[in-house]
Amino acid sequence: MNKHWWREAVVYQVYPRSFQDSNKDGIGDLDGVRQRLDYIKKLGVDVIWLNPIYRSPNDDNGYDISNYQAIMPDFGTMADFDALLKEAHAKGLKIVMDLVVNHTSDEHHWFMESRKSKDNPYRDYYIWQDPVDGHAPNDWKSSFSGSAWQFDDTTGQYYLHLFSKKQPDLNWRNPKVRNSVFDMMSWWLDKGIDGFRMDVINLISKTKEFAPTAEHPVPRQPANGPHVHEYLEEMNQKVLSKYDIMTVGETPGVHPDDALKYAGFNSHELDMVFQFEHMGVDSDKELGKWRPHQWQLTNLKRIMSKWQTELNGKAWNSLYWNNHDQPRVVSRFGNDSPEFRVRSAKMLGAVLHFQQGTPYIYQGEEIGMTNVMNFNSIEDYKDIESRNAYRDLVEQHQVLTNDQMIAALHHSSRDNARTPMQWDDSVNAGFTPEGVDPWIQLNANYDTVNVKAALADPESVFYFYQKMNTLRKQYPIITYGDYTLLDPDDEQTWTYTREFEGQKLTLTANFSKDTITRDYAAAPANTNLILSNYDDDQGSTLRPYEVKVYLTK
Ligand code: TEU
Ligand code: CA
Repeated sequence: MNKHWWREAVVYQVYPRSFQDSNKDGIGDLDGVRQRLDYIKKLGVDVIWLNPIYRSPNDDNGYDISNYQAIMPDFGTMADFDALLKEAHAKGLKIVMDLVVNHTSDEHHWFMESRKSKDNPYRDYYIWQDPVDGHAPNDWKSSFSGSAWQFDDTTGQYYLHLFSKKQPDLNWRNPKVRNSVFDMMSWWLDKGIDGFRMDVINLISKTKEFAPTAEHPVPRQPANGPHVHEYLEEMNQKVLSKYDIMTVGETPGVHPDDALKYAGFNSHELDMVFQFEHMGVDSDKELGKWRPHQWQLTNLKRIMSKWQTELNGKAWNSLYWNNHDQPRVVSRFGNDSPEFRVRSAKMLGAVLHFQQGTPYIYQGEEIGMTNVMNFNSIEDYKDIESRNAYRDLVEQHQVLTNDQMIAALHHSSRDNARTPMQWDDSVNAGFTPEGVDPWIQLNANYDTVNVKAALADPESVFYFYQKMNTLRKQYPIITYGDYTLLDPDDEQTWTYTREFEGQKLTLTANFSKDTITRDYAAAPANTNLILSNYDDDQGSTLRPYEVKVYLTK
């Protein structure tokens, strides 16, 4: 078995809550995922990343875990999980789980104990601090608005929560915490899972001094703390190194030099990381995603090309546009109008998948699902991040009007990625039966944007992604080739090459709805056109959202 099989793999991310309901309660579940394994296999992917399925009160849709070794009843039972794992493996699909150990739920028994008294054996499983002058210990902010500190009357101290109040941060300085986490990880790995995606894993080491911070506030968080590499080296030595698995760390706020430490070929920590720099190109310095800006293609190209060249030969990139936290890329960086949705979804897929790294396809991306525009009240949104931001920015501080915030939610809410998977044009899109209320409303365009229509259309985004997955297996240059950006200053096109063992691949893409001419868009000498989102090749003329991939013969 190739030690680094995950470098040649494509990952499909399933958000179980919104994927397929199998028991008519309007909530996706594990049996629903199992029923759809043939569809996932047909796409040509190798790995499924499941968002958290552990017992949870769902304050943050499963990212608040109350029991790491039990399945959330909404999703089924441990027997359902075992059946899913067995059937996935039988179909040649690996399963990677979501490891959420920066924090637990406040309903986890560790925290229930910890909050009882200052001398409870579990007190130091979490981060408790005395008030400073009657206030929170410092000005750290939660990602979900407000202070990152919650006062607890029982013992008169504050506890840290970088996310919701119901997600208290674990104290990784405590070896008992580390060993409890490592034991739980081994338990899952011994069941045969194939790896972990590690939630905000670069936040687990906090600076000891909780002195107020003067730096950029929102959300001021202690990323890449003083001991984070020690903790991950220990995790690798005690757990990860014992299994043939893949690991990807979710690491907000990292730059390539950080990534080389977390996921360098010679580091003994993780296999790759999710960086966020390209996800910030349309964010506001003060309000972040809640005041979205027009983005520049030159900026997006610069950032992603930097990651290609600075990790090349030293670490492995993850490649993503979408996940359960990000808006749909065809609406964000493409054009989701009926005229250009399919064309631009294919173009964006190719621009990402022909870079060096492991691609991650988020459920629905492969059929060009779009942001949801039929949510027009905050009541339509379920995501705690969106709802807290609305309360903070509209109701409490009048920073934004209702209409401004609804427009920002249309652009940026995580619920854009969390509306139910669109399987067909029946009521509820085949996600849950007619007459059952889904836990969140569907995107109104499911009558035209759905799997059934995609599978019936040879020109669909689905078959374009399927083709890219096939080409990846056929041409090692796609996996291993060196990346070079050719047009850094062009605001309409993105053109790059990959080179490997004497071969050269050239991709050129038009990010605009204009028909334009570029000399470098014509077929390079002695090449074949191996992929395009148009039926023919018009040389140096690039049509709206056209993408072409050439490979030397
Ligand atoms: O997300 C961490 C994180 O950085 C998010 O706050 C993200 O930056 C933001 O939502 C997008 O701009 C992880 C999980 O992916 C997310 O679903 C959880 O809510 C969060 O951690 C807490 O566990
Ligand atoms: Ca269900």
